[in-house]
Amino acid sequence: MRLFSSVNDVTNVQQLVQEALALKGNPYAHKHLGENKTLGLVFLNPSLRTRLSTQKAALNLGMNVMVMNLDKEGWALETQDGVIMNGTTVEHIREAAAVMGEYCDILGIRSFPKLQDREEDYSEDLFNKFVKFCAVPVVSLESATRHPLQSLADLVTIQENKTSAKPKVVLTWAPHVKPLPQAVPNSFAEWMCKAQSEGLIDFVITHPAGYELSKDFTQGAAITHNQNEALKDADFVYVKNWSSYKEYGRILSDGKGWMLDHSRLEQTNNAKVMHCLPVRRDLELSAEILDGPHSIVIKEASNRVWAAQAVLKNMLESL
Ligand code: SN0
Repeated sequence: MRLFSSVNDVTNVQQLVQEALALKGNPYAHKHLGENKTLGLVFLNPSLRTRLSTQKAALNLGMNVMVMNLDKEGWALETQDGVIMNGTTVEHIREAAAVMGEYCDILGIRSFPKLQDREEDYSEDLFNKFVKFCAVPVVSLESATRHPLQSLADLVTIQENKTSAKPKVVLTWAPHVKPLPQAVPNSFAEWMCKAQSEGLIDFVITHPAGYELSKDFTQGAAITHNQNEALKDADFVYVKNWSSYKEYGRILSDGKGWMLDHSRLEQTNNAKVMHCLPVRRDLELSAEILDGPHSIVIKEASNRVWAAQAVLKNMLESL
């Protein structure tokens, strides 16, 4: 594997999930695979889980890791060609990415969308240029439109915690005070649609009108504006806020009535509740759920290590 940016970069999703679970059972089985190899992690936005779990995954494989908070510690980056750089940007992505590629065998990059221009964000211009100019294998640590390491960890968590052969998985929109990217729900939907097409799950998405995700990510999913109907008999409920795709980057309503609490879970099949974190308590998800027996958010975050380790292992094997 030379690129991990979406589910489409994976030849066999079920095999990758099994590899992640095998690594969880035996974390140091390949502790020499990454010896004398360097992973560079580049952040243009904040990160807790992605940063730490990917570092830990690399260390378990014997790799060296370097982390760069490019937004705070690097030179201001220019991404457009043909610009006379007489303003605030100091270094072009052509040189910056190329140089980091010289120092590292594998690179990871995180970059959020600006949520102003849909065409620009969905073109994945910065991520694609980074991939092109660094010339080494690249792992997405969340790009403008996807968060594949999160989605792989989510699928691992579902496979690990399911109690029936074909669980019902529901993605539900949740309220928030800030416009958030569609990257996590896009990516979750894309991976779940793939899992559904392979007969692993049944997948339903529910959100208020106006919050439709791009159809590119939701092919095959059942979509409804009726949260109660969606939650009926659910085995897993994945909670996430996102801003509107249609009215790009906007918050359309206060989302009153959409926050999940214990009473909402009564109609589910004793559902397990997931969230990628960070989560705002009693705004996106009730504290009673987060602190109660339904929540598997910590297990889910814990599985980020094995997801990242499975991906890095595949990349190291193809270096
Ligand atoms: C990010 C998102 O894409 O929704 C990262 C998720 C892994 N979340 C946030 O930016 C939360 C910000 C906030 O203020 O709650």
